[in-house]
Amino acid sequence: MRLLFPSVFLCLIFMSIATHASEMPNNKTILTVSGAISAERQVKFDMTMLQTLPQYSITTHNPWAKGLHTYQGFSAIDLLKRLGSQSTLLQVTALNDYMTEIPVSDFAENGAIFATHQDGKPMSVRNLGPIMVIYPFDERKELKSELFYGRSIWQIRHIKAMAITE
Ligand SMILES: Nc1nc2c(c(=O)[nH]1)N[C@H]1C(S)=C(S)[C@@H](COP(=O)(O)O)O[C@H]1N2
Ligand SMILES: [Mo]
Repeated sequence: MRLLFPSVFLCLIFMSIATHASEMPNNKTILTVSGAISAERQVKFDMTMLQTLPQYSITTHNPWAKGLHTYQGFSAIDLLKRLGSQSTLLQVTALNDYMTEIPVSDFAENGAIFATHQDGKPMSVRNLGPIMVIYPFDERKELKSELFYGRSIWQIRHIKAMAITE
């Protein structure tokens, strides 16, 4: 978003060449996506597939890591676009079965990302990976609240795109 780094632009150019190279995971599946998507069943993603999505960066402090860190990852908006989904609400589940609902609008208006890398390195499960929701906490004071901390789910393994209900 506003915090895109030049290196991310280079990555984007490279990745646009490699896009769609892999529609099926060749390596370990780290994320499954189900629900209101165009595919009949859940879609599996490995890290390589997640990195074919446009990459965004946030540099911020947060309550779960000491010091200032740069987080890099993908947006729910691009993920849903890739999966042909018009969902506006995600149900996100962690390895420990913690679950939270995140409005897709948080990824535009509140600048959230699904971070897969911290300071350029893939996030291990021990380091709250493989995927963690990060908000630009330093940029906007109102994000430092229980509401957004509760949505800051780490060790993500599954995303369900909720169907739009009347
Ligand atoms: N994977 C996972 N993410 C999670 C949680 C959890 O239990 N598991 N708790 C959430 C809630 S409700 C809040 S307020 C913060 C709590 O972080 P803390 O336990 O470090 O205070 O993380 C959020 N992310
Ligand atoms: Mo919480």
